[in-house]
Parts: sequence; C-alpha cells; structure tokens
Amino acid sequence: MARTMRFILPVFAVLFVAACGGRTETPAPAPAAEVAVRFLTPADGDTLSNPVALSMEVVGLTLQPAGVMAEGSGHLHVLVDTLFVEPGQVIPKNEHHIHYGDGSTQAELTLAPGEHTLKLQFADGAHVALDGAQYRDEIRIVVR
Ligand SMILES: [Cu+2]
Repeated sequence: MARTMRFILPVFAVLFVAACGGRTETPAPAPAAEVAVRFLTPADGDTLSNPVALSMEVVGLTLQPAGVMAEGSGHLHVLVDTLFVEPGQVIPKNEHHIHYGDGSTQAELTLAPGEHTLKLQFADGAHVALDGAQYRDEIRIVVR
C-alpha cells in the first residue's frame, strides 16, 4: 500500500502541474479604484479677485456630514497658508483651517491680496486626518 501511494502521488502532481500550466493567459488584475481629493478651481497658479470661488472634488470617497463615522467617508477641509495636519491628528478649527462639515464641495473665500497656499485635506467624521497623499491636494494662487 505504501509503495503504491509513493507511485500515485507523483503522477497526480505531474497531472496537476500540466493542467494548470496549459493556461498561459493570466487574468489582468482589476485596476485599483481611484481615491483622490482635488481642487477643480481655482487652478494652481491662478491670479484672481475676491471672493475666491472654490470648487472641490472627491473621488472614491463618500462625503458625509461631520459626526457621521463610516469607512471611506468624511468631509473636506481647506487649509490656508499653513501645513497639512498629520495623519491621525484632529484638524483644528480656526481661520487657517476651514471645515466643510456639511459635506459641501463649493465654497468662497475672501483672502488678503497677495500669494496664498491652499491645501485640501480630507478627514473622517471626527475631523481626524487620514493617511495618504490621496487625501490631499495643494494649489498656490495670487489674490489681486
Ligand atoms: Cu472637519
């Protein structure tokens, strides 16, 4: 019996490899779903007048009012002339950190004349910044 098994197992192994090796086309991996947040307007480098109209886009994420906690959902923040908030940190609320906690993607800002950096940062329902470049965008504009 043991002698028979020692013969049969290698035969099955060879047949298995032969059956699998026959297929040369490997299915292409499904493209990873895009996740991004970005400014649609203004464009990077634009010079404009007050009020500055912002149009923002969220791809592959769900906009939810602040307070609603769900995987892949949250709301946008515009950071004016300041640094991104580190992942895992709560985005503060002040004149440099504007929350769109109602889930909106359209807004207007009035800024002092001159050059400004606008950063777009997505955070969860508790305003906690998420980890990854896909949750960020940045533009520089000049206000007349
Ligand atoms: Cu917030």
